[in-house]
Amino acid sequence: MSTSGPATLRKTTALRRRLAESRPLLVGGAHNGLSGKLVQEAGFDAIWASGFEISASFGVPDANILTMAENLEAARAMNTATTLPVIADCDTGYGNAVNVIRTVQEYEASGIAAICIEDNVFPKRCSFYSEVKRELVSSEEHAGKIRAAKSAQRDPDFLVIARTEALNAGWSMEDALARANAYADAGADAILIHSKAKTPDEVLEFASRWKRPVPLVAVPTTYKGVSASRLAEAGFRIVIYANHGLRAAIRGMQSALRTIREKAQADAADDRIVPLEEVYRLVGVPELQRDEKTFLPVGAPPVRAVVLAAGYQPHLKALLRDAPKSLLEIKGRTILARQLETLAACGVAQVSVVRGFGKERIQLPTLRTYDNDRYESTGELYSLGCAAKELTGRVLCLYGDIVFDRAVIQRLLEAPGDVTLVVDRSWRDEPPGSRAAEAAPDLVVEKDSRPAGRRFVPSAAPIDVVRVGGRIPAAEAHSEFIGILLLSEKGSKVVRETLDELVAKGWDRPLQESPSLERAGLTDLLQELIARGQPVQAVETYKGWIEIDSFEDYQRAWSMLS
Ligand code: SPV
Ligand code: MG
Repeated sequence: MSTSGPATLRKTTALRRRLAESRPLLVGGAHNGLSGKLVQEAGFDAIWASGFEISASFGVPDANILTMAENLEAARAMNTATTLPVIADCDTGYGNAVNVIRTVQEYEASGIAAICIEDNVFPKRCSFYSEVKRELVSSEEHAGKIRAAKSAQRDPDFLVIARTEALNAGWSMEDALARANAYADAGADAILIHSKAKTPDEVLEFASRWKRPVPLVAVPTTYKGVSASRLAEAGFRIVIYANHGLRAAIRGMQSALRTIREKAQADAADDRIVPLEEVYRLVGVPELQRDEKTFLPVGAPPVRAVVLAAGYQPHLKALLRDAPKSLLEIKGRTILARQLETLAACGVAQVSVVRGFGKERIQLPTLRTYDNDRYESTGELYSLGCAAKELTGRVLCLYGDIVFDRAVIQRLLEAPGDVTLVVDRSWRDEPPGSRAAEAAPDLVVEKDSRPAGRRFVPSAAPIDVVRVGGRIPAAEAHSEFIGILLLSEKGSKVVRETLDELVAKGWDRPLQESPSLERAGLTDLLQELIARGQPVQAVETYKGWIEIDSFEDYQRAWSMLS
């Protein structure tokens, strides 16, 4: 996740330009992406990828215990997490001049804006540790590393800072100046004169005797009483506060952890810790949420489908011979194959078919089948009852004799309701004598619906359904139910329970427009749900589907389908 905006300067260039300004550059130490972000939020100009901090974060001393790869990984995290340039503390460069070449290549390739190399021997010891060996490499050897570093960089704005530990190792001011001059001659872009004195006197003296344009860098860790402006006055251009974030974190963690352990209660240190929300903000949870919405597929639970394909079709006998209608071939592919393909393209892979007439013909390894052996004397609801086991979770129910567009299913799958039908608004616009005008379609009365127009834009929000059925006067209806509906998990439960209750009362009892429950269609169940107060909604389509009920439908489908 990059936090940099479009067309920003390279960080190397930004750092160089900032260095050219008159104000001193204030740099904050960090050891990982999060502490780097905190440095940025505090308003610093750059991040110091501190060897001291990174080592401490691993729980090891600052003594070249960590490898270059470990230090680089930490610096890379700071660089990626922020828009600030990162100045990486590379200790002695991880070897001799030859190793320095690779160090520069790797750090530069990782987007680090500058590196700093010190003239300690390898393995170095932190400048402040007492009673440890403190030796420097020769001035020539370190100048060779600086030359190697400068020769290795590809980006002309990449900065190489040469650091001398002469004062910390007990050498004279003259020695420190001589070393600094040799490093400047070798091409260093800045000189870090380090000091572990309690006062700034020696670095101020160094600065007063530094006559070259190569900028100076101070790290006021032990001589902490000096201000950045005082250092700037003396000629320092970069001031590094190398480890203060880490030390604040240690104090904060010690205090909170001790209190919580003592009180053995999670809220015991609430006055000293940030709320979780602050962590979420810092690590970019809002961006994560945005990216999930933008880039992940809609994360709805999986949907299963039940195809109601039991009925016998006398009108299509000539075409079908003894096959069920689902197996009617249109341009070489059956209705069922077309349905399965469209469903699969919409992520609906688990499909069951309720078979009846010609049932032994419907067999596919991927299909679950249920049989309605009373298909001649029963309706769709009875078929659905045969597949009642499938009514769990999100379920799509559809007729076995329709071919439909992928967009129809995609729209339906996005619907938030518990019971949602697909309705076709084009029904009103069908010219007289066409299929819809001849057949008795299942019509739908929508709540607060606008009149259908020739230029159709489907309503963005699902529409409430007031009535659905085959006997609704055309003048009252707004649309036609196309024979596809979606049940949410709750919707499936409601349908299961309603069916159980109706069956318990008897298959011969009438249901809505049907003389008996066993002959009832899906629309009778839907109207029953509405009557019981269950909200039923509709998503609109304008064409995008064909029902094959007659030879004319078949011909139309043949000419329209690919
Ligand atoms: C570091 O932060 O690792 C430094 C600066 O090298 S200092 O610790 O002050 O030496
Ligand atoms: Mg260091």
